[in-house]
This record gives sequence, structure tokens and C-alpha cells, in this order.
Amino acid sequence: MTSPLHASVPAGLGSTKPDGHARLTTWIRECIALCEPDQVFYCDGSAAEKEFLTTEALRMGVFIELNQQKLPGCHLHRSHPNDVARVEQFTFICTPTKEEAGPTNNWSAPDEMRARLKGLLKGAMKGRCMYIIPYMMGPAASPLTQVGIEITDSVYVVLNMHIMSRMGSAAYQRLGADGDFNKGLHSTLDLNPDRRLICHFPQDNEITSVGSGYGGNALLGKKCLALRIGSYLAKRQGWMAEHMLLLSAESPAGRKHYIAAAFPSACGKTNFSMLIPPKHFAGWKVATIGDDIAWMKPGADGRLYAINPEFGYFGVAPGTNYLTNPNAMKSIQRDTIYTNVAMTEDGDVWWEGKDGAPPAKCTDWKGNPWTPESKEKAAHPNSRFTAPATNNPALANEFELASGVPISAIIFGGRRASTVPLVYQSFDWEHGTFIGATMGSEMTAAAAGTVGKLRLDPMAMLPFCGYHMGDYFTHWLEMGKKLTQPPLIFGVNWFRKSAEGKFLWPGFGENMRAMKWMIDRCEGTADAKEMPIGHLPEPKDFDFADMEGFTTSDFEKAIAYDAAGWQADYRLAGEFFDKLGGRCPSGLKDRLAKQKARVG
Ligand code: GTP
Ligand code: SPV
Ligand code: MN
Repeated sequence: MTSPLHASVPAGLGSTKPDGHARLTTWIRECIALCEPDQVFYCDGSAAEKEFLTTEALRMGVFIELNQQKLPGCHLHRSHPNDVARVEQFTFICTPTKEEAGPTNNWSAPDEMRARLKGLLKGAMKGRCMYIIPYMMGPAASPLTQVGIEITDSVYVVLNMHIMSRMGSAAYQRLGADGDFNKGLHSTLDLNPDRRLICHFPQDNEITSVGSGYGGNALLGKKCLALRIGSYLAKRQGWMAEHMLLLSAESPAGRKHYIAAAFPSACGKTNFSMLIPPKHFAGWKVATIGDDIAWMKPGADGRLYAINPEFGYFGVAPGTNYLTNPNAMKSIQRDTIYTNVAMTEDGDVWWEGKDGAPPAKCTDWKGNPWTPESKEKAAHPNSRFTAPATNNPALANEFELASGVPISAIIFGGRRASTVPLVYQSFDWEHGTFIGATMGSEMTAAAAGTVGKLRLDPMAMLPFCGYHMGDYFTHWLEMGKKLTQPPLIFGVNWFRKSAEGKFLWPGFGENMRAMKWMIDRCEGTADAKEMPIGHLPEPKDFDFADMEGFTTSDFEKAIAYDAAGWQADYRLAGEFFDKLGGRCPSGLKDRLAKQKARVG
């Protein structure tokens, strides 16, 4: 077996230690004493470091070489087959009381969990290298930016953090002598699912993750810090941490709107954030600010301002191609880490739904020979790419804007085969909060669980809210009161199906049409019909010109109002609100009663 230790480290690398921050150096010392690594590597985020660790990852077999002519700087990683998605059943919010974590989170008393984790981590890094990663979530100059230190024994994590965060000594500089930082300790242990725990200690701004090397379980800046800890900090400090993409849309006349959209995992955020308007919308420009996470705060002018705390994309590979998402395809041609995709004979990557016919032969995500006759998929359904945001040809100029961008519209959308129309508008902020709070979605491969099962996933935050969901709803209502110019709130559903099981809406770039109606609503130039569930566009209000084979009757099916479906949805919502007990804001309960009566 190849050693996970680095036999020789080039001069100047692995040695950028923080100094002058007593709490930080003490914590690092404690982690070293607990985990007993054979080597400690202090990361600086430099290109030289990335190059060295990439070579080492190849030597260790953590990375598999891809065709460097076709895909320069790109590498393949194969996870352990039992470690391919987030694990909600092993994710814990460790608050002093169970009540604070609420009924939608797994809870453990902090002391008990700490003792258990200590037991698991004792000597866990013997024979391994420990990496100390300083990073920032957010642009260096933004007041919303948070600093994290991730300590990990995975070189794969380090190389992903190089792409996904603003990593390096600048994070230490931002901390100064006593700045607050998120403590993140991660060890893959032996990847045994019985010893897999993703634990959050919101009161201590601390995360400990063991037993997994995958995505949201291991890249602690993303779901753990930016959402679970982030949402807790946001509640206390008066801002919002949301599972939302961010984009700008500029009209041919040069009018720009910024839009945030919350769709659950694997429900279209990356795609929507990189949308290319169809020909019919010549002159419109859509640019990506973020594809997964938004941190938002009311500004002095009463508008809601947002930043994307991330620096790269950890995107779903299957279904990504030059037709559905050309900007994503262009973003992943260089300096990209591919995880759990298939590899062709010439060292290219492949996944279900990539352009062209499947290769006659390839190696599947587990490393086994694969042909189109094989029963199993070549790429794992949750296989992913990690790509720098700066690769995206449609990256917005505002990507580094410290003040963030003022949001015109917030969109909530799930994956719903029935009931939910293509697009509709809430009556007001409180009703918009209600739409978010009651949104359902069919589960995807992004998390371990039953794919296709309908569950309520409020604001796409069910797996990511670091405190009681009822208090989170209250926070949404409170934030609305602080905004004198609140964004309009919409609901969308790109995934409605016909009785024959076919999508009623072509989706992807065509989603521009729904966005155009929403923008027109923001500008007060589009009509809508008032329906029990909100304002819906009628065919005359919605531009579906130049859509091949798409008729008014198709549009009517996609937008159809289904009273019985809504009654079923509201029953599910009622059960969920009941589960939240007294902490579910009465404003939302009253709304539900009102909505139930309206849909009849
Ligand atoms: P996470 O990274 O897990 O948070 O996912 P995401 O919300 O960014 O989802 P993503 O954009 O990666 O899309 C997930 C899957 O949905 C991919 O297979 C896409 O091809 C598919 N998809 C995205 N947008 C649409 C759409 O408008 N219509 C249809 N039918 N499928 C879509
Ligand atoms: C999601 O599941 O919403 C993701 C992927 O964005 S992960 O980073 O694994 O959470
Ligand atoms: Mn996500």
C-alpha cells in the first residue's frame, strides 16, 4: 500500500502556521494530541501546494490520472462505494437541549457526543498526515465572510477545499489575534458507516465529522459551516444562510435583476444559475453568482443583499451536457476533480446523460468494466464535479462584490411530478414564507434515502437547518419585517409530469421564460390571474413563442391548478407544522388554515 505520508515536502510548503492567535494554536495542539498524526501539513492555499498535493494524491491512488490533453489539470476520484452521498441519519445538531435542535434534526447532548467523538478520534491519524486548512467562506472584503479552519486527514478534502473555498493565509490575516473562526475537525477513520458521524456544535461554532470522505460530509465549509452553523449564526446575528443559487439577469435594455432560488439537492440549482437564454431572448444576459448557497442580509436601503460564500461548484454530473448546461460543461474542462464518474478507455470522463452515445466500453465509478449492456449505471447518480467558479464563462462580475447584490426575487422550487404549477407568485412576504415552508420535493440521490419519495423540505433546508425549524420560520417572518423593499417570492416546478410520466415542461434554458415573467412581475409589467394558491400567469402573460412543438394547451397543463393535489399538500404541511409544535409561528398556521379554506 502507498503511504499516505509525504516522504519529502518541498521547501516552503506545509509550514505556514498561524501565529499570534492563542485560541487557534491551542485548538490545533489539542487536535494533534488527540489524533496523533505522524505528519502535520500547514496549508497555504498556494498553486505550488496544489501541484505538490495533486502529485501526491496520484501517487497514493486517491486521484486517478485522466487524459491531460483533453482535460488538463483534471483528475478522477473514486469514493468508497458505501460513501457516495450525504448521510442525514448520521448528521447531528448538538445543542444543550434537544428542543433547540428541533424535531427535524438528530440531536445529541454535546458532552455525550464529544466523548463519543473523542473515542473515535483517539489516535485516528496514526500513520497519516494531518492537514490544517485555513479558509474563508465569502469574498475577503465582505463583512458577511466567515473564517473556518478545517483539520483533516484527507488529501482529497484539501484539494477540494482549494477549489471550493478561498483558502490560504489570507484567512489567518482576517482572523488577526483573536477573531472568531469555525473549528472543523475531520477524519475519514476507516470509512466504516457504523462510525460515520457529522456533528455540529452551533454554540461553539464547531464541527466534527468522522467516517466519510464525501462532499457535504467532509468539505466542512459547505453544508456544515455555510448552512448548518451559518443558519444558527444568521438567526442570532440578523442575517440569512440559505440553500440558494444566485444569479443576475440583465435585459437587452440593460436593466439588471438579482435572483435567489432554493431548490432541494439535485433539483436544478446549478443548472438554473448557469442558464443560457434561448434564442428568442436574444440580448438577455444571465450570469452566475453562486450555484448552491446564499448568505443574505438586509441593507440600509431596506433591500436584501446576498453573497455566495463559495469559490467553486460541487455539481451533479449525470444529466450535464452541452445541450442542458453548456456553461457547466465549459467549467469542467480543466482543473476539475471528478468524483464517482465513469472513465473511458482514452482517459476521458463519462456519465449517464453526457453528450453523445455511451462508450462501447468504459470503467464504471467503482472501477469495474462497463458496457452499455451492463445493468448498473456507469456513473453514480450522485457523481459530481468540483470546478473553480472562475472557469465559468458566465461568472457574474459581482462574484467578488463585498457588499453583495440586492435581490429582486426569491424562488422556491421542488421536484414535483404533480400538483405544483410551473410558476406562481405569492401574495406577500408572509405567504412567500408559507410557500417555502410548505414546499415538498421527491428525494434524489444527493442523500442516502429512498429516491423519489415525497417529503416536505422547507426552503430546501430540511437537511441543513442548524436549529429548530419553527424558529427558522419565525426568523424568515422577522426578516421580512426588516425589509422595506422585500424581494417578491415565487414558486416554481420544472418537474411536473403528464399521466404518461413525461415532463410537461422542457426545462433548462427554457426556464428563462418563467424567469422573464417573474422579472416582469417585479417591474410591474406582467399580468397574472389571482388563484387560491397565488398569482398565476395566463397564456397571454407568458412568453412561449418560438418553442418547437409547445402549444397553449401544453402550457395550460404545466400551469394547471389542481385543487385536490393542493389539499393533499396542505395535509402534509399540517402534519409537519404539528410536528413543530408551539414553535411553529402562528402566522404560518393561520395561513395554512386560510389556504385550506381557499382551495376548498
Ligand atoms: P445540488 O448540487 O445537489 O444542490 O443540486 P442542484 O440543485 O444544483 O441540481 P442540478 O442543477 O445539479 O440538477 C440536478 C439534476 O436535475 C441534473 O441531473 C439535471 O440535469 C436535472 N435538471 C436540472 N434542471 C432541470 C430542468 O429544468 N428540468 C429537468 N427535467 N431536469 C433538470
Ligand atoms: C447537496 O446535496 O445539496 C449538495 C451536495 O450540494 S453536498 O455537498 O454533498 O451536500
Ligand atoms: Mn446543494
